[in-house]
Amino acid sequence: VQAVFRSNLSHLLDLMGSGKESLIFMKKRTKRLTAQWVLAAQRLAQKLGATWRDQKQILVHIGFLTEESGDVFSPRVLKGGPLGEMVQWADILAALYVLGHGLRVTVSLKELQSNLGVPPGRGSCPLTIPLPFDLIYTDYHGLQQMKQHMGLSFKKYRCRIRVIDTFGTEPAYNHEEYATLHGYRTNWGYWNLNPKQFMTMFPHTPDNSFMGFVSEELNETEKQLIKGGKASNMAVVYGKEANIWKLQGKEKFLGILNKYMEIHGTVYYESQRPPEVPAFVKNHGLLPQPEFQQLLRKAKLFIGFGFPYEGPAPLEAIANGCIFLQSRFSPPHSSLNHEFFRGKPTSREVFSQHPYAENFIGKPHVWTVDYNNSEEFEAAIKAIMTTQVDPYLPYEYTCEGMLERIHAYIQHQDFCTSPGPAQPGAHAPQSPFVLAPNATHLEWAQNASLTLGAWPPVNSLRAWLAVPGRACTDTCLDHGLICEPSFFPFLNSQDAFLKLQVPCDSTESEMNHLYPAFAQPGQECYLQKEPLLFSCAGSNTKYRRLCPCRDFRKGQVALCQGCL
Ligand code: U2F
Repeated sequence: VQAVFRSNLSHLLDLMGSGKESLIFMKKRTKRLTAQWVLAAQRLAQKLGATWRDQKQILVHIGFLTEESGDVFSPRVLKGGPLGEMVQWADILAALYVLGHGLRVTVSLKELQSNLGVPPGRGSCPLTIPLPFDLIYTDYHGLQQMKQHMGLSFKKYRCRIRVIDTFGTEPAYNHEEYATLHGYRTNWGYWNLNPKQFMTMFPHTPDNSFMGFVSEELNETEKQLIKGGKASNMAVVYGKEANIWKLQGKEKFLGILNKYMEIHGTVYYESQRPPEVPAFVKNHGLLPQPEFQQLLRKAKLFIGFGFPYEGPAPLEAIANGCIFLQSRFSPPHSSLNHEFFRGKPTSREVFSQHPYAENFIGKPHVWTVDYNNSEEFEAAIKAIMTTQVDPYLPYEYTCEGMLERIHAYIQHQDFCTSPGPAQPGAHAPQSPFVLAPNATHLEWAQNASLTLGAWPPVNSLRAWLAVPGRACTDTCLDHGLICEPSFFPFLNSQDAFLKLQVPCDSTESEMNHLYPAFAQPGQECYLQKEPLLFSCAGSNTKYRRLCPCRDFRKGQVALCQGCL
């Protein structure tokens, strides 16, 4: 069946259920953004023209909102607790619905079981029951619940699952045996899924798929109005929970900021002002989302204290014409040195509060400075007050951008049929590449046949040999490209090394998330034995990694030029 874009979201609001504060928040958001979604769908429909879109039957099981996993979020919605996850789930539901797919939403174990056709009450079902869904979107909590209650069906249908995973899961943590053997210990990893089945909030981990969310968009008139109405001396602090204000040393930099600007906050409080918030800060209390946006429209500066990491608010601030000021982390924060990231299945290093804002947006919208350096901090404040910026929202965070991306994933990502050509090992067929004329990297050979249906299309591949100690994520970025892990199988052969003129004295095939790679001292070439371990992340000074990179669309890093 062909999917048809939908323009009326009222049925979706019914599907979302009711009762919980979290669901109320999500439904309000969906209602408010309806016009924006509908307009975006019209634009995408025009762009895609006659492209066929399969209608899928989709189950969305929001595990963290189930009572069975404790649902610690819902009671905190009105108390300054995290809202980022709810923003994202609301937008995922809206996108799937607007794209025209068949949709079911569950937020309890009972509903999950009844939708899966599993008889309730019994622990798990021993038989494989035919699954009435082509796709299941869930999170780590939901994944655990499905494993417990689907019996053998879980194994059979796991390839249809997508896991919404804010901070990402690196392949080394995902592969059960490898993670166990090499001490990649976590609370969440070990699922042996295809790493692309994990979908993140920001495009920080190319090993996973980038799901994202949306921010409210402004038309030209609104943009001009906002620009004219800015108070150049008004700052809003990022942090709705009083805890965030406990930061050591904040007196110093807040004191400096206070010399130049009027400081506003949206910190939740019960009856009195939270003692952590200094008296000179004008605290509005936690605001409903639309009122928070209004505040951002007047403000010149949105300032982060280092936490929360990688949330939606800085994008909203920038979209409403604020400059975002944040602290640089030196040394970077990660699961190895910071409580918040500990136990998360990634060793990604975070160099500032919001790496996406820093690296994908940057100046003049985003300033990343050392808050311990008073001169640097003060100079930034002064410069910001006289810098004019336009409201800005990257395309991938617009409704159209999110629809385009999810459309592409739904139509092209397939983790159920086994991976394509170039099985790992020394006897892999000749790679379809040639050395580029300047001898720096490999390109797709013009006369090589394209693997039909492969996605992303392989002719967007550019392969580089990294310098020692450099990860593939960074190596690709160094060349203005993005690492594309699904291309690793094409490079995992002796022939690829040969074509890159790498002098391999010997070649071995082993399980290691850094392979394929070349080790200089012994002139040894290593191939990857386990396809699940192909990883853009990771480095070691011993190795020069062989990296598959691809191009990407401007403002839509998840998709290559030929990906639509
Ligand atoms: C992130 O979670 P948070 O919920 O703390 O992220 P924020 O960036 O603060 O923003 C979430 C939403 O809260 C809204 C605002 C954002 O869309 O419009 N809001 C509001 O409604 N009223 C206010 O007064 C202030 C903001 C992240 F998303 C999670 O994934 C992480 O778990 C968490 C911890 O790093 O950070």
